[in-house]
Amino acid sequence: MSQYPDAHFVKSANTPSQFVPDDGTEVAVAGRSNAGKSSAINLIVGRRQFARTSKTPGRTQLVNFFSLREGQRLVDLPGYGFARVSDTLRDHWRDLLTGYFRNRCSLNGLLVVVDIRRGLMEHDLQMLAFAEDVGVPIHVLLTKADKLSRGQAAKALMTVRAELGDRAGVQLFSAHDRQGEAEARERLEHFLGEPLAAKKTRSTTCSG
Ligand SMILES: Nc1nc2c(ncn2[C@@H]2O[C@H](COP(=O)(O)OP(=O)(O)O)[C@@H](O)[C@H]2O)c(=O)[nH]1
Ligand SMILES: [Mg+2]
Repeated sequence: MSQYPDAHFVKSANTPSQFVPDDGTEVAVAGRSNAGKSSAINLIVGRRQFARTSKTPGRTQLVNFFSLREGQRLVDLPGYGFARVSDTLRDHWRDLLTGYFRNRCSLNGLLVVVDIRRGLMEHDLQMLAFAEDVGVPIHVLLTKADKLSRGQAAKALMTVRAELGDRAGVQLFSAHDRQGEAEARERLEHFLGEPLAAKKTRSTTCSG
């Protein structure tokens, strides 16, 4: 049974003008292409085909808005790290993401989905920097933990935790065996409900 019985897809945006109204609170989810972002969203929201998994790539280049409850949203950001995209498209994404982070007053938290076998990569660090710049709290899901032994997973967690320091929370996760599901959902809920003092560090258009 989903914790979010009223959850639904709202719209995809390719430009800031297409973003849904900037009210209530929202949590963004970012990750390299194929890291397991859609699978993580599906598990956390408790719907099998909520954010689509890699077989339907159309939406992966857009900013996808989902309503979880009245006034609370989840935002699936474009997957990054595709091997072959044109410079023009890469610039477009960078502008779209920069604009999203800088100006989105309702943004209350960022979840970064990272393949535990790869660890933090350049683009993950870029996303961390975007969020840090505007004082948005971050939590990292080290997903596909089922692909490693418990010992290897624990070691990977320690490594990433050391790299992040107090910049972000981090946990083990697996969409396949549901490891870390409750912890991830708790973090999402915490972000959605948190009144963000940090908004004051953001653009003056955010009052709060
Ligand atoms: N073993 C394992 N595979 C996963 C996990 N999460 C995702 N995958 C697989 O990784 C691939 C990419 O997943 P997807 O959720 O579409 O990634 P996205 O591109 O980041 O949205 C798919 O084949 C998934 O079945 C996981 O926790 N464990
Ligand atoms: Mg996806």
